[in-house]
Amino acid sequence: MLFIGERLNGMFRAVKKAIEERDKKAILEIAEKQMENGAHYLDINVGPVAAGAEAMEWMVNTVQEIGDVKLSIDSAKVNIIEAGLKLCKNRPILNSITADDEKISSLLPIAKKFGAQVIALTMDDKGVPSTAEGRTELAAMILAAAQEYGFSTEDIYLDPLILPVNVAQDCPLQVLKAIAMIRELDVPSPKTILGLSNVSQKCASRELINRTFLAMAMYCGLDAAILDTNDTELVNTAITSRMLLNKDIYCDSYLSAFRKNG
Ligand code: THG
Repeated sequence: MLFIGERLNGMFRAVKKAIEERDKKAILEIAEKQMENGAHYLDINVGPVAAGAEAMEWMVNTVQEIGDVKLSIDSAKVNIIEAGLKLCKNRPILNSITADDEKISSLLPIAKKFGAQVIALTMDDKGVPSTAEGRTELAAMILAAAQEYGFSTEDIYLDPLILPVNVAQDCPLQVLKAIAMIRELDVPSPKTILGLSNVSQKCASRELINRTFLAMAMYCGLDAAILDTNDTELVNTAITSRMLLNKDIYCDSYLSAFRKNG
């Protein structure tokens, strides 16, 4: 299970402030904590700030002061994504493209140029389909387009886009079904990913919702998630799910996670 730390996002007030004030120490602290807690990649999203491309350059350079760190460059704007990717020292992830021709034709060549893996959202100019079938159809379309541009299936992460359960209560079930369906689109199975915390935005008991949904999504075959690695119990839920799904033997990571927190 690939963990991408979600906390370096301008959506968080403290991060927005740190970006505006170019406060390196604050950004490095957030980055280091996520990595200590098990993040394999860090998602970098400057949010809605002025001079976004310049802010992205500053964030990427700042975070790489840590040394060996892998980044997922997250923006809806092509110029901001390119600004981030060009500075990455390790192979980056481009987060994200959608099923729009314009996004595909502008961003896939950029991903190629910088050797990036790509996260693709199952949405188009009409928005996010409400059903698992609709999401899977867009996933198939994007996967075919990526293959035409010369990407191999293993370089693409398909994201069926989880929305907050309090505004779209059928969405989690449709996303779970979509994960299972997307895995059937190719051999070997295409990889799937979610921005997990979306599911609980503005809900009570956020952590419980995130943990429960992660376990369910892992049963359906989820490969990766953008999530809060600082929630130790969420990480433990992933470790325990792998053990229960017979992906790791009982004695290994399950017991060491248990001891660490016991
Ligand atoms: N798919 C992909 N990328 C994504 C998402 C996705 N990137 C962004 C997002 N969704 C995943 N990251 C987050 C980060 C933070 C929150 C949710 C998802 C979050 N933030 C608090 C909130 O909105 O309540 C911020 C408030 C605060 O605490 O200051 O929940 O789906 N590919």
